[in-house]
Amino acid sequence: MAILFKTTPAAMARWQPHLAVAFADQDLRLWPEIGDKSEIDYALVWHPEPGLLPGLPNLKLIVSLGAGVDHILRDPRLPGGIPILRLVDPYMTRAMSEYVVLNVLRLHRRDVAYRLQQAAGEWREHAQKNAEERTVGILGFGALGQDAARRLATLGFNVAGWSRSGRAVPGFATYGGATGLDALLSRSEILVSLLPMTAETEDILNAPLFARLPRGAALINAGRGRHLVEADLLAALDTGQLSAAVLDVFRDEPLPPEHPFWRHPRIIVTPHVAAETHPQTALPIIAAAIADFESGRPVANLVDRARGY
Ligand code: NDP
Ligand code: OXD
Repeated sequence: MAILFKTTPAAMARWQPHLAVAFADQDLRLWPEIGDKSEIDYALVWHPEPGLLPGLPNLKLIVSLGAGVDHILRDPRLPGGIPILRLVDPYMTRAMSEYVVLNVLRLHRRDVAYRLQQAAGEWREHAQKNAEERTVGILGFGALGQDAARRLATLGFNVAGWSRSGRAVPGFATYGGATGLDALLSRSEILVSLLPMTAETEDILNAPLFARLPRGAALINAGRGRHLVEADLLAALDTGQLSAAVLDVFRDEPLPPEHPFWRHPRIIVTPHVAAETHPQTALPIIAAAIADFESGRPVANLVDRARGY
């Protein structure tokens, strides 16, 4: 059994010591030194270049080194029959919840406005609600969205979730479909997007969606950059329909130095770090999934190729 491992050159140093432990007895091939392609059974990948996976004739399972799988499915030649495992790691889930809680509190407490006032030496109070009076809407109510919701609820926020199925989640108002989206948006003063990138979700954060939020609402996007129509966000901030945005993901990463988001006074930029994969915790999960797969046991968190996530 041979295992291919491919991540970005920058991330490789973080993974290498842990790979040696997790796959000590295995034939591990670190890209680009992959040897005989026909020997590779498993591919653990982050942003594989198009053609790499289709070129492995005996591949049995593809493992995403992140929660999203858009970086794998973007390859038009990817063979349809090979299962794809997406990463669900409680460590990563907690990291995302930290990011969401940090930024919901920041927006709830008008921190963006107060930072601007401090820079201008301006002493001015804004009306402040309690968390109980604030609804946070979460687009994408899966592994990450639900954990963030539970943590926000412990702080008192009203949290509502929108998913494809609209499935019930105890303790939360949940919505699905187009009418459900309207209902969620109309009450969401802070909107958090934790959607996967699919054909259905591309460009979903656009002017018509912003117009359905309460005036002055704020946006947090930690899903994918291609969810957001960037010009529509800038226009909504200009008119005051949106008061602020916190963005972790972008159409072009790294965000180009000349991009207007960098210097916009009401946009907070982070460099795709909301929930980084943590090799120490991710590798045991991946190794256990491979062992289950090898011995024919059911494997959780396989991607539904028709849905795209
Ligand atoms: P899950 O698959 O657990 O959850 C996805 C959720 O999105 C589900 O609730 C699903 O609905 C919903 N959904 C999918 N398509 C649609 C649609 N068309 N309309 C409405 N809802 C939809 O994924 P995770 O929570 O683990 O991860 C979500 C995403 O977060 C990842 O795909 C990735 O893009 C992003 N991410 C970003 C990170 C960062 O550092 N910025 C780190 C990790 C992930 P249903 O429940 O009905 O299936
Ligand atoms: C992921 C990510 O999908 O880090 O895991 O974006």
